[in-house]
Amino acid sequence: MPTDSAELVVLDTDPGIGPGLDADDPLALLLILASPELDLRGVTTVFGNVPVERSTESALRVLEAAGRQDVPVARGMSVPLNGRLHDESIAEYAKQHQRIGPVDADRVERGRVAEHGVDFLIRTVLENPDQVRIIAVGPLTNVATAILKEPAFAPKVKAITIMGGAFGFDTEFGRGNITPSAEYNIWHDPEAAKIVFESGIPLTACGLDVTNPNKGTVLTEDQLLALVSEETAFTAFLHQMCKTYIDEPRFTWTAGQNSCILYDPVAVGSVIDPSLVRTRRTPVRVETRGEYTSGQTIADLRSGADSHIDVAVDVDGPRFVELFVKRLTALRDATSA
Ligand SMILES: [Ca+2]
Repeated sequence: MPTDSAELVVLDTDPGIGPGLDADDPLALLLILASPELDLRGVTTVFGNVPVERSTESALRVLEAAGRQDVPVARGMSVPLNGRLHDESIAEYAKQHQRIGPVDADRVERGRVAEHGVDFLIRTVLENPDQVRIIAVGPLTNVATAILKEPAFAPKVKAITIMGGAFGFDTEFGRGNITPSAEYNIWHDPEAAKIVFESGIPLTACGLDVTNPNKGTVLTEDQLLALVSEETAFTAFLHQMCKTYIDEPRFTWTAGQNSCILYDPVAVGSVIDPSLVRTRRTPVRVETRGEYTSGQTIADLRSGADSHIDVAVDVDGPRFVELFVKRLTALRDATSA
């Protein structure tokens, strides 16, 4: 349970569960639930890895597995600000439908709160001015829409921590993944990212420079097997979710060792223990019009003193993974108690 001094957080996320899907959003949610420094006030869902219906369903399933149905889940935006999903997303969602089957719409309607994710964000921030940190680990469409819809919102957000962007500090992974120059979350909705980066909200960006196998921010299959060695409903859920991630060839980056790359959990880790990441204060521009570079995040290293953006340039990967495993072990033990 959160301590009295815990920071209020809302997780804005695009989780998917199932074959061919990356389980890092669910793992980020579990890490928050396992961390007494964080008081999770709600989850807002967004399209991204999966359509927003499926991301809402996945968030509900994770909370159910952890016995935390008390956490409100508010469904957010289904398309980027410009109203058009990328052709690649439309094709990917169709394949998911074939592979995983339809979303359990009844579960979504039963489980989610009626309030829209954008309105949930606005209300939670305005009711707790200067106290709420948004941890955003999907496309930034919900946060940008809240900024556009309610002018009082941005000045009252305490801070935002994102998994997003690629800033060139890691020479192998720090440029882009979905394109040669764009990271996946930013690429989904560059206009939204531009609004969030330019909003003046204190922002920490944990991008591909610190969430990649070179940095060791991975959960190995051996670590997973140790976590789930005793079978309970929770460990069965966790094992199956991570195994489908490990088994998916397109997520296999780590030479010689099967593992889950902990993209989104690194952003959560940087909130729990800021000393895990080294940051550099710098203005960031988001490319929204480039023919080949849409979604690129450009850190202007010539200046920085007056910026409100901290870009994570390095991470203590092994220490982060140690924290992650310790926290999930404690959560596992609490759910089986
Ligand atoms: Ca995500």
